[in-house]
Amino acid sequence: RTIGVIGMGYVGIPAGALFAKSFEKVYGFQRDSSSSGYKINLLNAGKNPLKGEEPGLDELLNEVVQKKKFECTSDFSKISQCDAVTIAIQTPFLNPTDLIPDFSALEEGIRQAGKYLSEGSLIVLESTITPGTTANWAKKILEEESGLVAGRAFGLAHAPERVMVGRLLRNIQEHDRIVGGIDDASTNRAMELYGPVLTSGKLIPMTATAAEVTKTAENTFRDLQIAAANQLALYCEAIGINFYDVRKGIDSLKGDGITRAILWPGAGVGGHCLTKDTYHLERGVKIADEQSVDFPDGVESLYVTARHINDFMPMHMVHLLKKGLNRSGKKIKGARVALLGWSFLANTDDARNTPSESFYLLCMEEGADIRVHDPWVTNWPGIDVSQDLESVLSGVDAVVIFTGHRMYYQLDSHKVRELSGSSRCVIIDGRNVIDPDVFIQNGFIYLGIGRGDK
Ligand code: SAJ
Repeated sequence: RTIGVIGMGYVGIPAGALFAKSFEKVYGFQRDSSSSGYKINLLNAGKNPLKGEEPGLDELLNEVVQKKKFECTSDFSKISQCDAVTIAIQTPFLNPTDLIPDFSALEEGIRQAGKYLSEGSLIVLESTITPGTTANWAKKILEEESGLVAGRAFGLAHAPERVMVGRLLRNIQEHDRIVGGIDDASTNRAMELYGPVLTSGKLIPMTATAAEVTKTAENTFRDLQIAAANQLALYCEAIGINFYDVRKGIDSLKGDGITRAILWPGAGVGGHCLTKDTYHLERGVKIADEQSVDFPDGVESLYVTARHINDFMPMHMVHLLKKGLNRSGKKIKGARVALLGWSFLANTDDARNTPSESFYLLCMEEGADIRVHDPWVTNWPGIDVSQDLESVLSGVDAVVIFTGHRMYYQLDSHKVRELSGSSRCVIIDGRNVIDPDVFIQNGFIYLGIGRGDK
């Protein structure tokens, strides 16, 4: 059987490589555009074009390319040779508040699939999409382009990806896999496609729309849990107590089936999963029939409120910075600030939708002289991200910790004070990485998320 994978990104590449292990031939389809055409040659040389370490991926790609079981191409007409085609193309929101996602790249991929799809084949969308997309918008496009009827002449399903950078191959094989068809036959076909690539993961069949809601809701719930921790941290600061004591207390409520899932507050929520999936879910309801959700007047969506709370955290960090500078007799205008941490996820170089950027821009607007350090992120458009911590810390009035990178837990208060050269240096801890008492004893003005007790 021949499988096609459209979109050679961090979802499509490992998926294609694993399909090549279980099926005769896999074509990896990639637009030959200036920005991503380079991937075609690298992949056909058996090389992984993705940044960062992906255990096992180079070896697997090499093996399947050597055996001529995997071939990357920009010739989409080869889709006609495929029994099944999966599509893994990103679906970002350009402007979340108006709930308008950018489906243009995904639409192009779907049109190509429709144009060349052969009778009896199966199309599977892996991208994270608004509930209702597979069974309506995508179905319509595929039928328009192919002149065939979905469900009868070809199968159509949604099998959302749940991979995390750094564990791509492992996640695909070990995570349970939701497979949702527009009809039972499509669901069964999708189970036949994904079954062979799973090791410990189980197949979880459902309808396509239920699969879309599952994927967006599982991330909405994580965002909601983080917002709940963030709001409680703000309350603890206002009341003047230590959030982490409260968290320990809440966590101790166990046994007899009692559960409390309290996550961690922080300087904000980044990444491209949690920052967008809530809006896909909200849009799905809006498209389906928003009127039928009978909230009482004035009651907003809890999920969108959670998003707004998480997006407020970088602003709260600016408030803490101003408060700290005031205590040292300084204003934010002209203050020399060291921002530690640009990536959105600790110990990675992934900075997509990083909350550090909102903080940076707000500080710039207020006239701060801000310099950025990150041990992993080496470049960012328009921002000079330094890997030299000592130079970033030299002569500063304030240090602001935004990402919980391992090295920041080792910050030495004497060293930082010496480098800053200020007897009343401000330090703002956005990820609870330093011990407040050590820095306070060394003359620092300390403020931290959830640390109303300091
Ligand atoms: N964050 C907090 N407090 C927490 C946890 C996270 O502030 O308690 C922040 C992080 O600093 C980061 C953001 O939220 O800025 C997102 O962190 P994340 O750990 O959720 O990492 P993501 O965005 O890579 O989420 C991925 C998702 N995986 C997939 O979509 C396949 C998500 O579904 C997973 O739950 C998450 O990884 C995970 O659990 O690691």
